Amino acid sequence: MRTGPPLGHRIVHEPEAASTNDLARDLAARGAEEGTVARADVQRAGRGRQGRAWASPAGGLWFSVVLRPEAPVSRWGLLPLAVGLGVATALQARGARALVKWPNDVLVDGRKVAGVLCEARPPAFVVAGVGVNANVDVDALPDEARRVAGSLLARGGPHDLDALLRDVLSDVDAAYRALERGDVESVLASYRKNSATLGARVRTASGVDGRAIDVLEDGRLLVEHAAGARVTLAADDVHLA
Ligand code: BT5
Repeated sequence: MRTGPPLGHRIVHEPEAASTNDLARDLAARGAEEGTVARADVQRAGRGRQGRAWASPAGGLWFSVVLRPEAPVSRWGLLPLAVGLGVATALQARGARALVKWPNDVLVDGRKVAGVLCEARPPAFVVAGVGVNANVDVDALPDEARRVAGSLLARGGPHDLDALLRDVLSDVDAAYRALERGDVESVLASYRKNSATLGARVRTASGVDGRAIDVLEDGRLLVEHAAGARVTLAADDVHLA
């Protein structure tokens, strides 16, 4: 069983970066240990999935952590879900009604307060990037983000970003270690319990229109069409409407 250092045992903190995922990737490529964190107060070119932009002004918590999973690469598809679950758990402990929207958005009262971007270089490492709109003024975000975004400021603040980072890392660590132990079921059970997607209608640009009924062991979403046909969706190829 993994007994490595806790996530965040080393934190490289910059005032500004293009993307902390790039910083962490470079650290990992040079041999940084698992748990190394790259953090920036502002990102000039924060990324979402599939080339989308992630607005990263001052006031947010923007960081990336280096993971070196021992679990087989075939199981790495669950990592983004585990990270999103860890983030949601940390926000819940602060009194926010946080839920995960498959695959890895974190919603509070239906608004996207956090996002996760995992980038893998198998079999060596994964960089898990986390953005949390902690002390971010949603009205100051670009239009595209403002339409969906929420902020922890809606519940008061300002929030202590160092403390938030510590708590998020600790909850992500717990979910990650469970996966590494092979305890996929407990992570999935917790993910299902905290899901904003299961039971909801799911539509994709590729023509899927049904109800989300489960999240599977490889992280895929199982969707049932009204006529009963079932399809599975992979996080990489869909953006839920
Ligand atoms: C994500 O992508 O949600 C992953 C976001 C990961 C950000 C972290 S910050 C640290 C690390 N370094 C990086 O460069 N990235 C990671 P996706 O599911 O593709 O969502 C992107 C969409 O979210 C955009 O198209 C906008 O609609 C919306 N968006 C952009 N900025 C946002 C923000 N600050 N808050 C909420 N929504 C935002």
